[in-house]
Amino acid sequence: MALLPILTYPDPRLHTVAKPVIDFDDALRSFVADMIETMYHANGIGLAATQVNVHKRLVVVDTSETRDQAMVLINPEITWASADKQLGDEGCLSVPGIYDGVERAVAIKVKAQDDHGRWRQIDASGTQAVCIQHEMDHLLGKVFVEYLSPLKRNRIKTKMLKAQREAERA
Ligand code: K1U
Ligand code: ZN
Repeated sequence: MALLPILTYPDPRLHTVAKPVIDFDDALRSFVADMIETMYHANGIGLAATQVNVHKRLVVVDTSETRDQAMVLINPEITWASADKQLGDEGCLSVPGIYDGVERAVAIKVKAQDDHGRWRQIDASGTQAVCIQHEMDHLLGKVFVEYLSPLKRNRIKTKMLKAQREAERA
């Protein structure tokens, strides 16, 4: 297994639209194992393939307390979303140190394939529902800061670029 480097905002590659997964082979399963290891190592509750510069419709999520319930969602589609929405703070491994409020559906139903290509349905609510919606946005090339005002987004962009320049100099 391997740790994968995570792209940081405002890297333009984060805005790439991911393509469906076609081949459910050993290479895909090895990539899924690397995604899960990378998510745990970064203390994330989710990770989208887009964030590691792989533009396939694949995300991993684990919102369990025990951190041993990783789910892989391949070619995910939201089939139902509650009309009930809630504003909650979100973070992102691609935007380290930034947390801000985003409005999301409180509950969703998602159909997705596992790493053998089997379709299943997931009923998610609370943090898990929020996390899946956040990860599926990544697959569309959307980062959560795009829900914020242009003023906030530009401040975040400037802060990230400054931090990246300082890290390069160190
Ligand atoms: O997509 C990602 O970068 C993963 C992201 C998922 C996420 C967190 C919070 C709300 C929505 C989606 C993270 O895991 S950020 C990591 C983090 O700081 C965090 C971890 C647990 C709960 C809340 C935040
Ligand atoms: Zn994210």
